[in-house]
Amino acid sequence: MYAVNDAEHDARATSPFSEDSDSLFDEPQIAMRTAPPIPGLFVAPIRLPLELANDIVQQCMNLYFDGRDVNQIMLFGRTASEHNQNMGSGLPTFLITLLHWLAEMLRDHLPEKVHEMLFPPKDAPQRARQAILNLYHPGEGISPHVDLLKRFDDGIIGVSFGSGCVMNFERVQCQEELFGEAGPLDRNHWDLYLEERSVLVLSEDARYDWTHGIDGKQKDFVSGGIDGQGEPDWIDRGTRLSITFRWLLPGADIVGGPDP
Ligand SMILES: O=C(O)CCC(=O)C(=O)O
Repeated sequence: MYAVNDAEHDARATSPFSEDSDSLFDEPQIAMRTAPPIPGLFVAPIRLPLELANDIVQQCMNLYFDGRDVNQIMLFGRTASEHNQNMGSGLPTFLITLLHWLAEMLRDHLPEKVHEMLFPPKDAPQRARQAILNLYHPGEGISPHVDLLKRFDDGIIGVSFGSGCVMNFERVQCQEELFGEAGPLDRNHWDLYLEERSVLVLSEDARYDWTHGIDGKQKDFVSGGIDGQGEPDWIDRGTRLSITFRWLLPGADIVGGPDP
């Protein structure tokens, strides 16, 4: 089953993978280190600088997670452009700094129209941006889901901190076949290892026609070496923080209004 993800906390709370799902009889899939050929999915060949990443993790832990029994936080901001300080006014300064860094660094690694969708030009209408922070301890994951179609627009940026993990992608139309008799339709399923401090972008097909999710595992089986050419190896999961930026659709930012 997959969820079209309305309340993301449901995907965390009801994850069928909230515990290590490896068994003696599972054939471990080898996750790739480079972006699978899903239209609209990009893994930029850049990593956040360690100092910036450490600062962001520390601020998130201090402000939202330390001493509290929560694993997910949602924040909202309004933005007009990447060129002014309102990259998401309402968001904390460290997230604005992150957005500015992303806007600059992704420019050379995304098609122009995708970059413009994520970081609109100066004269574009104001939009509402959501930042969702997810904290995963080893063994925890998130159910496969498509972000809610009526709440979020196209263009999602995901940044990993503290640990890598494998993200699974499944083509939506093949869910039933995957869980039925049809056998492994592996080209409708990709496992991608998200490196710590890496940046993932989901747009177009990758955002609408594929689910994304994270199995609740203690370790991941990943193709070898940086270039993926070596022998595959197990990589232990540490505590991972992810920050995901999404656009709210018009009206979806109004609290207390009709359910979009
Ligand atoms: O942790 C991640 O990278 C994914 C988060 C996600 O898919 C969500 O919050 O909807």
